Amino acid sequence: MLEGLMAEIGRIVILTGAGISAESGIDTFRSAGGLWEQHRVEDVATPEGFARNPNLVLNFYDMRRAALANVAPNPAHSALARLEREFSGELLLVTQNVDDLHERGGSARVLHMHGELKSALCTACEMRSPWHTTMIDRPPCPVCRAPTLRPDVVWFGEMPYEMGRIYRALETCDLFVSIGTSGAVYPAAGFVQEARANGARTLELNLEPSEGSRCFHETRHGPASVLVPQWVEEVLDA
Ligand code: BV8
Repeated sequence: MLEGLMAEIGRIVILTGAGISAESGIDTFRSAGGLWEQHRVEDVATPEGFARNPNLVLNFYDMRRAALANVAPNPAHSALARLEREFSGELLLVTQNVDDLHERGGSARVLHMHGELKSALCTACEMRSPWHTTMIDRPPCPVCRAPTLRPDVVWFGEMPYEMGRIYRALETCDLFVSIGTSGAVYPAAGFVQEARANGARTLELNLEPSEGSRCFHETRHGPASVLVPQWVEEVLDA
């Protein structure tokens, strides 16, 4: 369906979710045995949960941050980095993921709308700093020295980052591609409707039908490590 259209594609917005990192060995949220089966969302991914039990939350993110050392980007991450290098039009890569696999796969411009494991947010001075170790020991904020760091991750009930920039890109893109996300969480799950409302073509690459599949012009089902390199080849050969 998209074959003939590829040549007219000048602006692409891509949204990725946990599924693009699954083959790298990072648990998704909603699969069997996934992150949310091991922990209640309300306990580890809300401001209320953090206020109630900060050690549980700091440890949850310390473990996930440490686990990044044991995983590597997969061909899907590398293919998106190739697209960034070789695509002659405009590309915005938005990820819901807090891992660093897009960057380690070679993508230089990544918009982490839900924050990053390798960033710390100080609740005293509100400054963000790169962070690679643990927070359970209440280390001092690199800026104001107060022992008030939290994971720089957007929890439920908090506003995702750079929403204005994302909506402006959705209003002007020719193609919106959703990769490896269940379409379960808003506002990200609503991006496909925003793109369609502005006349963009929409494509979903996912292991199985997502909650939003019916909103896409085209859906392809399979592992991201196979579908994403194939699709990038199509775009660059157009
Ligand atoms: C906000 C960071 C407002 C933390 C995350 C409208 C309707 C209903 C509810 C709401 C609404 N608007 C807002 C809400 C509330 C809420 C929400 O959406 N709740 C849901 C549960 C109904 N949203 C929010 O609270 C958001 N904030 O709206 O603020 C506001 C307004 C004014 C002022 C202040 C605030 C914030 C949401 C962000 C929460 N943080 N993550 C962390 O990582 O620990 S959410 C987390 O789940 C992820 O970041 C991601 O965004 C989300 C969805 O996860 P996925 O990435 O899709 O992963 P999942 O496991 O679900 O699916 C994986 C998919 O991959 C599957 O489809 C699978 O088939 C596929 N897959 C698996 N393997 C592969 C594969 N695909 C390809 N290849 C493979 N190999």
